[in-house]
Amino acid sequence: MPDNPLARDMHIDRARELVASAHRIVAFTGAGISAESGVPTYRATGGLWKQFNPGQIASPQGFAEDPQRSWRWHNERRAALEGIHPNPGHQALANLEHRVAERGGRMTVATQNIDGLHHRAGSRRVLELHGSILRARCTACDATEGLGFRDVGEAPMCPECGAMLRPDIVWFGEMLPEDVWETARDEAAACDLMITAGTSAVVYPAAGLVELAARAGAPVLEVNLEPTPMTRVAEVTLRGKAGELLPRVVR
Ligand code: BV8
Repeated sequence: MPDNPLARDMHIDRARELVASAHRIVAFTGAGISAESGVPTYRATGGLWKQFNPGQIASPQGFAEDPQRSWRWHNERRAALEGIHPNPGHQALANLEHRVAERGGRMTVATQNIDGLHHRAGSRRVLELHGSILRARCTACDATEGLGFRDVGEAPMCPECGAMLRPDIVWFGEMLPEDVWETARDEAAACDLMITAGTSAVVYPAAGLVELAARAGAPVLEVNLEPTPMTRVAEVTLRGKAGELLPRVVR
């Protein structure tokens, strides 16, 4: 999107038209939509994967190698979320879901984020493609347990079977939750608008949702500070902060 204000407004007007005429919307989001809430992103300078080794922290091998290290890291990230709130970007998507439902349509947020902020902003139909840091899952019986923001110490045990709990997060090399992934694919294939906001769109299979929607003929609206591999399939690209642009598009 060019920097001059007139062209910028034209792109926003076009984005508004796409949103106003859509009945089946999918919003595919990543860490960038939570950045203005103070949640660190992954790949920017200073991002999580620049400070920590994802192979150690966000992989089943790293967890097996040192569950205590993994739990310490995830306890800290959860505690840091306690003082964090949804921003106008999350709220705009929640308002849009309500607006689309009022006109008989449906909106689904397919998020890669694990911070729970879409739910807290009021979005109801949220697919957590990569799980949630606010939940733990048993390594043996798959029981899940809400953790909230509390520090659960190092490697808590399952209240059901006594085995070790792990964060209910999808790590590298792991399959996405089958039911969540199937629903996300169905929604992307059937949508008449795909919004991709705040994601570098480099992690698969999640990023494939945008390509799936585009192949199915849906227009793609991209909201990001920078170009991504999905810019080439976007009908409209809004360059800037999701917390500023989404409220203007949904207004
Ligand atoms: C799987 C856990 C296989 C949560 C994460 C080579 C090619 C293709 C694929 C692969 C490959 N090698 C390996 C793979 C597979 C791998 C993958 O895709 N790797 C990539 C990196 C190459 N994928 C997997 O391993 C997946 N599983 O493939 O399983 C399989 C198959 C069969 C059977 C068994 C197994 C699992 C992927 C999930 C990994 N989990 N994290 C955690 O601990 O945090 S990945 C991590 O990346 C997060 O989940 C995150 O959500 C995701 C995507 O990152 P983003 O959210 O986009 O964040 P990022 O910082 O990158 O970008 C932020 C963007 O926001 C930027 O563009 C920035 O400009 C923008 N922005 C910033 N501020 C703002 C903004 N935009 C707007 N407004 C702002 N204010």
